[in-house]
Amino acid sequence: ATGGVVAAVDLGATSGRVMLGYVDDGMLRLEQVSRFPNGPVPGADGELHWDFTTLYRHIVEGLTEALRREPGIASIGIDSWAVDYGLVNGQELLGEPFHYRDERTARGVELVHARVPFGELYRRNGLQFLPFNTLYQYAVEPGLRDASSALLVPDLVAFLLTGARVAERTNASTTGLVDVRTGEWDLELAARLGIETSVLPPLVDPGVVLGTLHGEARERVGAPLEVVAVGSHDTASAVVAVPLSTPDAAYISCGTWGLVGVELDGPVVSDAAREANFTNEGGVDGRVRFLHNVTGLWLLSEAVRTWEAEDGAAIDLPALLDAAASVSGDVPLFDANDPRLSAPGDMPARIAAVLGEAGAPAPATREAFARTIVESIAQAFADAVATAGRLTDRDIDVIHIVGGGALNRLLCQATADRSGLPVLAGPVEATALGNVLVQARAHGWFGPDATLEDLRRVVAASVSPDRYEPRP
Ligand code: LRH
Repeated sequence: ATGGVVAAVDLGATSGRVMLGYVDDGMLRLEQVSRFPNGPVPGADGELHWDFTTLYRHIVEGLTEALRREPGIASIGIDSWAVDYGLVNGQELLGEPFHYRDERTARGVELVHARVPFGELYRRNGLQFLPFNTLYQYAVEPGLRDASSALLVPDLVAFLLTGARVAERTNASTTGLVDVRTGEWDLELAARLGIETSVLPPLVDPGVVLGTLHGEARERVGAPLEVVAVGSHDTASAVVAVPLSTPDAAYISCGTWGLVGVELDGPVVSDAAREANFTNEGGVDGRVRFLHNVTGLWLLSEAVRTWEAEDGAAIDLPALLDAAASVSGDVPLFDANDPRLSAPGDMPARIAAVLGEAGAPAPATREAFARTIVESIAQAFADAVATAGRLTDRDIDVIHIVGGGALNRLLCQATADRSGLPVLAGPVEATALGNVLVQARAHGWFGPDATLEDLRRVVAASVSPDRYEPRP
């Protein structure tokens, strides 16, 4: 066959979706089946969790509806945000997973670095410092002792659906416990950190069949559908679907986060890369996602959430961004990656405090505030693109922005202006497309030996990005 249909479960930090992906003669099309909200849920002591039970119910409902619409679904693929996990014992999930923005991780960082200094960690796992990398979470996770397995979020969904206990490799690379050179668990590191290595499931690569729906999931959905591993880290799936237009192109996968970097064949763990806080995450087909995390649209969505709470009414985001685009003159900038902006809460007040420290007045209106936020994100994007070029000795000539941020025209233009490079925006649904593409390839719909470049040609044939030229 040269085509068919698959289902993609794509879980983001603010919403999750179930999509159908149609492949027909080298072309690709998505249809949304369901969309449901997601976000941090404060517990009794203020700790932050995910409401995984509700998410899972939405997933099963979405898959049920997907199969009702398309009885010919060939498989299901699952991706989500990285680093977070659930603990299981036997068939039982031991509590709701922690949210990576929970503040307990600060203690985990101290504990881990006291045993293994960051410089050594970087040489071993190649990861930029992010306070919530899974190994820091495990260091303060008492439940690990009672668990038979620790499963990252997409692997946890696959486990509940099929009973398979695995760790998909692209997402496992974000735990900090995978050896950046071999792609295997670094068991020695885990042991030194006191992490019971028996909780780490066998690693599998994207494209592998994980199992078929079992038990209650099979009854509810109504068929023994196959689950196929995809790049289960959402960013890995997104990068699969970047229609890289030149060998020196950079990408920004922009949603809650802006993941800014390039694709490499092997890791770079130089002192310069470590000092610039660039990460070597595992990509599909053994590629390396050499990138830097920039706090992305989180800054804007948290600000909007604060204003909506003040007003007791919803805010029209496109209208706010249009107004922000008309703000004239220079607006003050702040460091988008300031750690004080990473927890949920009153974002405008915190940004005003950060600006105030630098002697800059807070913007007087909401549209000026939105403009300050977008310009600050764009500046951080431009800086990270320049750094990626410097660290890899590449002359970056174009920036692809994919994900929800590709819809933000103000952000795309500001990124072009501040980097001096053309921006190609789209596809918006890169993550779901990457999920679908890896499943479709596993079914042989692009021929026997389709490469990532072949998959990107399918994307390029199926979507046309918007182009933003840099303005002086
Ligand atoms: C984006 C993302 C990113 C991680 C963060 C936790 O959704 O997966 O790549 O760093 O969430």
